[in-house]
Amino acid sequence: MSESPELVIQVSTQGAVRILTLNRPTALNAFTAAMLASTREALAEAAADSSVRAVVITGAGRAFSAGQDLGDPLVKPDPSPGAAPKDIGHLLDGYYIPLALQLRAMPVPTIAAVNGVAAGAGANFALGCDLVIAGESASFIQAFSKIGLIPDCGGTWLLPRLVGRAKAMQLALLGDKVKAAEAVSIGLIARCVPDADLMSEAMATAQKLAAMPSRALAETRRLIDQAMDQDFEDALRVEAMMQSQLGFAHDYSEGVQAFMDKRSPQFKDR
Ligand code: LHQ
Repeated sequence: MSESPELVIQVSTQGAVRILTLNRPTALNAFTAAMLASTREALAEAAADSSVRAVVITGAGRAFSAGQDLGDPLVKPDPSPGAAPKDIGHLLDGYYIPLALQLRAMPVPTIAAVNGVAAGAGANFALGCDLVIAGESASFIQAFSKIGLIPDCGGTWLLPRLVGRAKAMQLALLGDKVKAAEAVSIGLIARCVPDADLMSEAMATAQKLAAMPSRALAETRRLIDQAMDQDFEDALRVEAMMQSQLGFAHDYSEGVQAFMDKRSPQFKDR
């Protein structure tokens, strides 16, 4: 039975928070090309809607995402003799790279609420979000080496930055499963919470971020990622340039005025 594209990603909104739910639970929310396209569309809609000030991404059922759907004809090798091997790089060029770049360029913070196993590209899609909060039964697996591939969807870039070279090598080479609590202790993710509290904790964090100055948060996210490849002085100069720009914006005046007035600020820039 073919799946309806709009149903493989469920989209809902609570206040200023857009919630995207990966929704192919019988295949552990593995990504097909249609689902990757729907995810991109849902992120683009969230980015274009100025009432959205934070995005939460989670999975339906017992998994966050098992990564690429290995049964998808686009990637499944044809075992018949003489069949031409498939160029799976096309799927990265056409879907995963644009998705990873889009996630990073979102004008508002993204939170992965990891409700279960996150494997392969599913793990790295979660790790590409700005904050990762996992339920205690969730786990992360760099499944790639088990099928003769390298970590994609940003994995080779993200892993050493998150956990350092030694752990990155362990996770990527051995494909070891890391449970949520260990993922916090090695710095792979930000928080682990009881399963029952996952969505309420993710939503509370999203709502907190939604009330903050989105543009300053967007520049903070960008500068932190960029700083990994800069020397100290370059980072200082880029900070100064960005601070100068933000100083002209509404949210800075509002933040300072609210502090002086001893009231809550009403941020609106994006
Ligand atoms: C699945 C999948 C799956 C389809 C579970 N596909 N059905 C980019 C570009 C091009 C090519 C290739 O890849 C990439 C990026 C990548 O993401 S590569 C990595 C792809 N992912 C994997 O290799 C992970 C494969 N899955 C697993 O290792 C396990 O299923 C995990 C550890 C995720 C969960 O294990 P269990 O909890 O024991 O569940 P299970 O294995 O029994 O799976 C449940 C069902 O989901 C089962 O179907 P069935 O009909 O038997 O109930 C699986 O076949 C299906 N499923 N992952 N990626």
